[in-house]
Amino acid sequence: MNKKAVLLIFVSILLFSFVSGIAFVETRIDVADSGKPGQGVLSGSGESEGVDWWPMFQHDPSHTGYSTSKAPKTNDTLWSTTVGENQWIKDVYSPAVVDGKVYANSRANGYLNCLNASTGEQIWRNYTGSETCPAVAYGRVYSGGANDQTIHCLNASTGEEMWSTRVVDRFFVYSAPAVEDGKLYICGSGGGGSIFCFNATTGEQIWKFDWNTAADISSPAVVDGRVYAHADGSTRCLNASTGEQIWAYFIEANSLSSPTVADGRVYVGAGAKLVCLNASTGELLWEHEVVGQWTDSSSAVAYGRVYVGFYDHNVYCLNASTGEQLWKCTTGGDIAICSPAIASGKVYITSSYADYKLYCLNAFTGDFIWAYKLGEWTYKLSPTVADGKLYSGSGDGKVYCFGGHDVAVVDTSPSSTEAYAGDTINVTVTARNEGTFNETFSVRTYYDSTLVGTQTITDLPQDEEKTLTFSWNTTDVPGGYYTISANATTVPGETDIADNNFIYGTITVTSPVRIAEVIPCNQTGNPKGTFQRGTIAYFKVTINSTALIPQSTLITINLYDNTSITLSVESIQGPTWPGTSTIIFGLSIPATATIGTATVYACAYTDWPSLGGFPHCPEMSVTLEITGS
Ligand SMILES: [Ca+2]
Repeated sequence: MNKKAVLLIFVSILLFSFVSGIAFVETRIDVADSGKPGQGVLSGSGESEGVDWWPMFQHDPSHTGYSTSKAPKTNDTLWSTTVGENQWIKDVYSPAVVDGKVYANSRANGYLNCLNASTGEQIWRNYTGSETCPAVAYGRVYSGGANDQTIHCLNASTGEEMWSTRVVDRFFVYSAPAVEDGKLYICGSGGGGSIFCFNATTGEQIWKFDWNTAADISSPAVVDGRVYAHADGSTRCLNASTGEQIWAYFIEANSLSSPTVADGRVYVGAGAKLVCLNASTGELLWEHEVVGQWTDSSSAVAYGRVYVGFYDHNVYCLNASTGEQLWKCTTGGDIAICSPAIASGKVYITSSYADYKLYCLNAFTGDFIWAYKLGEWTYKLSPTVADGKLYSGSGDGKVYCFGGHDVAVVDTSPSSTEAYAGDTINVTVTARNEGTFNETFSVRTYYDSTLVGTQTITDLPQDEEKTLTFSWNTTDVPGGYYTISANATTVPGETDIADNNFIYGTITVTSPVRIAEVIPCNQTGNPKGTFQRGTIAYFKVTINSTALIPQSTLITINLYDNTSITLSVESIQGPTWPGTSTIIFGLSIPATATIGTATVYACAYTDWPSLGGFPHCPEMSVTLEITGS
């Protein structure tokens, strides 16, 4: 679909929205909350202390879109709940998540839904007619109405309406509310446009700023006593207490982007540009233009970077200070109308036309991690991260929760790749919890298929690692090459089991005693390669020992004819002294032996295997010729 066609659809949606009274502005409309990621103080309930909840549009009143929460590595779904059933329009908008509850508005039926964040079970729902992300604070949930021009305040636990205020002189309230310092900020559109400030407890209007614009005003950001809003080609900064304008910056392009404020800078999309302004003065600091494109995306800011989607299907990552482009990642659809969520080093962003997927990207490199199809229609969906899980509305009438059980062994390393039998090798194994829940599991380490040891990891938190050390005493291990590996037991509900195994590779175990050479010879040890049947073949076996003390040794020598029939066997047992030793064996060749090439094998053991002995070293073989006369 070309841009012109999409713009036609876009305009059609606008017209349809105004004519039918059905929603429109939700993207930027999703609410914002106050500033500092990780606070979680806006929940007001005191539950789940320390959890970085996502109480409003783009996480906080400054719209950072960043959470200190852990976040899913995979696209496993924990649950999905249908809240927008029985309608051809099934959009479910960006959820807020606070105190173990998910709050999401459905365009299908106008209900604000409260779901159990762990199970997806519906706790309550109440009509708000809203199409934006609600804001949750002080035990209340606030939702901007759409068609009825009404702001609703509901009890966050029960859904009971506590107050509502109708904005009679404005056509729509598509803006997502921002709550900060006991006040609710929201924008109304049509009939001149306004920014409103209400007492969040009583619903009493504190002030109103008349914008005098017919365009929709996106969600206001509230930071350090100032309100930042954007519409109709201008970004404005107001005094949060009085509503008086402090500065205005005029941009020659309209957009639905909501301002994001971080580190004294304001980021806002405008036409083909993302502009960065000085939050104190409104001065332009830098701008990033994607020629011929546009964005309504509200930026997310984290790790000194700003993330934004454009109509060209690209997610852009820019240096937040300079605007320098650090990377871009091409998705399969329009992401100009979605605001990214950032957590745990990942970018989550939703595409619209032609794709309708939730994407997970590496926040530092832009590398694609995974995608998930959200029905056949998504529009202006911004994902939410809270308490280790990822939430998204969808175009199929559902709220999705992503997360799952997944443990992995991410590294296995021996202290040495070579050892003499008797040495102790420490095998270091690092296991990681890549799922959403605390996990208890066992880790086993092996050489070949023989168990070295088992250890248990208890209650390992999400995204955390535990390093274990296994001591491998090689006293009874025959010399040779061994594959070192480790394995984490699968946990209930785990589907990705491939990463539970980690193979390090081979290490060499060397006995101090080894067979250096085997030579067919005559009785005095001179080399000889051909023997007649019915005579005696001699073999000179050279043994080396690097040990400092004598080593118990059993040498066996076995002669086979060319049909692999045993012709003769000899052995000798005793100490092998440090240095080099030579033994000459004499083996009778039966008169009935098959004529041709025969093979002799020499082996060195600590004792007879039947008595618990083990090989000092690999066997060694050599051939000789047996003749008939
Ligand atoms: Ca796994």
